[in-house]
Amino acid sequence: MPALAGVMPELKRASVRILTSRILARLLLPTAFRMFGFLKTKDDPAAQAPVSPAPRASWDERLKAGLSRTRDTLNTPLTELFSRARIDDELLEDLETTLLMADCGVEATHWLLAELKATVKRDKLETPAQLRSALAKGLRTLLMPLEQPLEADGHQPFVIMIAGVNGAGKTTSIGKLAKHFQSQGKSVLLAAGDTFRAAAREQLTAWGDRNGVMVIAQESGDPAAVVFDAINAARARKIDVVLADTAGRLPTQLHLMEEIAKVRRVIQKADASGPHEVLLVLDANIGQNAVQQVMAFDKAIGVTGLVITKLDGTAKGGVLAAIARQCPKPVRFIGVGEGIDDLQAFRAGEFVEALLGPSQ
Ligand SMILES: Nc1nc2c(ncn2[C@@H]2O[C@H](COP(=O)(O)OP(=O)(O)OP(=O)(O)O)[C@@H](O)[C@H]2O)c(=O)[nH]1
Ligand SMILES: [Mg+2]
Repeated sequence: MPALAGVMPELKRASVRILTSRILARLLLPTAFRMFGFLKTKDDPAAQAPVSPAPRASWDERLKAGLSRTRDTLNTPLTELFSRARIDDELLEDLETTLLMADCGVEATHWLLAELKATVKRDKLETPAQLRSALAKGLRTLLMPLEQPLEADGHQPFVIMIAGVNGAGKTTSIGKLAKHFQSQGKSVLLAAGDTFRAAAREQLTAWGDRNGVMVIAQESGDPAAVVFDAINAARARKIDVVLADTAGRLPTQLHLMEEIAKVRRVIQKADASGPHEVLLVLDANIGQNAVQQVMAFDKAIGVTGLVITKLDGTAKGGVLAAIARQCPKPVRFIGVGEGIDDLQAFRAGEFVEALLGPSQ
């Protein structure tokens, strides 16, 4: 850390230790809490019931509230950074640390820093407030290409396959998506392709009931067969959109990755033009693992879009910058809560503003 150069070596080592332990605490504590939260959720059926926060805040407010954790990480130091007297090397180094801690990843952080340094030089920026605007601009440049809304048109049925690791929010997102497409006047059918757990079928059926849409499920068996039947049922009934749930799996579980690749192949057998969208659902809390997940699922099933969930919780939204830099995919939707309306199209400009918080 060149900012500490010139300081006594002991002091430097101590500072690095404190910084390292602060970073570790920030990274590990939320993970520990999430583990317990996860156990509680799975054990307690009431906790699985989608509840909408009351009173209802606007989506914008919920996104901003949701990203408050990100602002705790980004904005609190930024408030301090951007209230300094001038732009200097130390400020830029502290900004780099802050971006890394907000899950932006090494590549996006370095890209942002290089952009900022070039802008500072070219536009002769002097005040940290100008630096904040330049950072917002850099983030928008990174994230704008990911803003590509999903248009479920052009095929009937439009087959959407949903994949992701355990607990990412796949089934909940399907429930929200069913409402989203219905609100566009489209008819929807759900395929219970998670044949791993009986509870998964029940959970999807509950979302089907809530939306008043048909759910194709089988007592047990092959997920590919369930999805195949669902596509044929949708075709017979002239349904517009099929949402196919799948069981959670880790990219390291190779047999399960092969299983989901088979689901994709069987969808193609039922409809040669399908699947028309392969959505990977990512829990925003997983930080840099998101990048690995995008790459692994893309290799197995050809991901065409992302749903980033749980941005209302402890997530640090910088992970989108890492995705934009390392494995860009359209971010179709973001999840900002457990309720049926807590899914929204991704809008890069609003996201950046929520991420950085109010300007000074
Ligand atoms: N706060 C919050 N919770 C969410 C969001 N999306 C999903 N959840 C919660 O995350 C938990 C897991 O969601 P599921 O939809 O069951 O996840 P899944 O990916 O289908 O899980 P598996 O089928 O077990 O792999 C549930 O408690 C959901 O209510 C979100 O955007 N915000
Ligand atoms: Mg599920």
